[in-house]
Amino acid sequence: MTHGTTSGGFEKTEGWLDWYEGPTKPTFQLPAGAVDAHCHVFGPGEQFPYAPERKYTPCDASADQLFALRDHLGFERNVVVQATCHGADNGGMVDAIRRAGDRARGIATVRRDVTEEQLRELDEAGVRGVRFNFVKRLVDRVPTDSLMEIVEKIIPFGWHVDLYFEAPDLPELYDFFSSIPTTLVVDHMGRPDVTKDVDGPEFGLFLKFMRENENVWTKVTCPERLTAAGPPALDGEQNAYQDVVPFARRVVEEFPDRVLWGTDWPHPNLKNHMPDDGLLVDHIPLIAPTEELQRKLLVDNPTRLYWPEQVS
Ligand code: 0GY
Repeated sequence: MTHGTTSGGFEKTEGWLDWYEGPTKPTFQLPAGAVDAHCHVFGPGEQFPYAPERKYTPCDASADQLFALRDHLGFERNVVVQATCHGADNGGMVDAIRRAGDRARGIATVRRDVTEEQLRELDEAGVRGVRFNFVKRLVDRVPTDSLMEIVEKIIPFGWHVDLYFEAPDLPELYDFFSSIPTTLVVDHMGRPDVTKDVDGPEFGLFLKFMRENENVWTKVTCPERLTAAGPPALDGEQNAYQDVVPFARRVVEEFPDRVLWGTDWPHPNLKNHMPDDGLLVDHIPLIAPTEELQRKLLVDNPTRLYWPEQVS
């Protein structure tokens, strides 16, 4: 398998942007024990076929390729999040985290009829949470009563819920989310529209959600996905995605103990440009400007959430 292909007889979605080959070595040196807390594996399709109900077909992005990126960037560990193109078949994700041993944890997608035995098997493999996805272009909505059934089943395992939604959907989902009695981790700051004011009502509601619910964490991820200013300039300018900085920095500074960071490799569904993951790492000091904030974001927080047994 080479980069940019899709194996197993699948054809990637038209216009699909392949992940960036040969990322820069970051200038920013990650602290020891840093965790890439949001990334995915895709296939390979011939080994882990894409789900019939998927809304897109990506190019393959294997566990070995993810581990190579981890080592290149200087991360110690990964949290591999089940991608919607694999539906509720967690085989590829589980294979990746099993092979990584203690160096990876996983977030699964399960259905309401998941059994205790299946959850135990996932737990033994290193899964520590389930993902509830509300992004309409990615999944068909699952009713909240089904999701609550899943919550009841995962709580005995000490798992959390990973939430993926977009800012316009938060008002409708606010009460449901607030009623979930376990840790919640919101992907990509709830996808704010960064052309709006960081002090405006839309992002204000997200900040209120975090203030009112101390069980809510968020990933300050995906500047390349959230930016409205477009791709970085080609003139060596490293401070790309400036329009996202006030949002991420606000969250990091107000909730330093409830934030996580990840690459989002291999960056599904980007339409305009594919980021250089090395430059994404170099973006971190812009949103977490002190060594203490960086250590919390990259080491202490993810270790507490995904490897609590290793916290003294
Ligand atoms: C992300 C974002 C996206 C996709 C998925 O599981 C997925 O398909 O997470 C997206 O298209 O916004 O977190 O990788």
